[in-house]
Amino acid sequence: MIKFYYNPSPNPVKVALFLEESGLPYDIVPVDTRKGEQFAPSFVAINPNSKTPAITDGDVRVFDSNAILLYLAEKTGKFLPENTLKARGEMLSWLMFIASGIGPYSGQAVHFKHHAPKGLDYALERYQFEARRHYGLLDGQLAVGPYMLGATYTIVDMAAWGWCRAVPFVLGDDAWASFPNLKRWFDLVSARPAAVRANALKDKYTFKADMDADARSHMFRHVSGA
Ligand SMILES: N[C@@H](CCC(=O)N[C@@H](CS)C(=O)NCC(=O)O)C(=O)O
Repeated sequence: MIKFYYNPSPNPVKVALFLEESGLPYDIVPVDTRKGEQFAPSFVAINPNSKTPAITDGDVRVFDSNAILLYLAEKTGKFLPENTLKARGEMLSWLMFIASGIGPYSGQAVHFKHHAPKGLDYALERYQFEARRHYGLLDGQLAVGPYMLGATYTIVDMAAWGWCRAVPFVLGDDAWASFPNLKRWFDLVSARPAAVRANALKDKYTFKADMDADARSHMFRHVSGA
């Protein structure tokens, strides 16, 4: 049975969507990052990067959300594009773009918008600009087809959906107005029964909500010196 190390945040929710779409049986292990559970030695043995998500599948461990999506897609043969080098090239390009661009820039945009000390305008503007630019590329891609790779719903859509849930939090409440194609696609994916179930997982567990001093000491270790 797959064990899914879960937290209700953008990267784990991508994996929740795949698991719900595929029907693979899985057990959830909640990891409360605001309590520092990502640093427990038993979890670090599965993800040396101390972040969610991760999975174990028998004696296999996989960490990093897009690696998990690719692993599960290859394991099941589901949610992959057609089996051509051209289609695989597109899939890998967008998966890496989301992993190395959308995720990190969104994460830093959130940090400087919501959590960093006030007055760091240069950093705030840089990450807002870059995050917005990255979502603009998704919007452009979705102008040419219903899904990220065209006609077929794939793991690239799942990878993008995890972060797109947070677009207003990353860029501001009016941000969707700038991305009409992305919003059309986001509503389409969010309406899928598996997406509704993936979103609802958070209600089955109690995660710490407060970003108090203890939570900040776990989440922002450059400040706490932990
Ligand atoms: N590259 C990783 C990033 C994972 C990541 O940043 N996870 C966040 C939740 S979305 C986390 O666990 N943060 C806890 C921490 O930074 O201590 C992936 O795509 O899985």
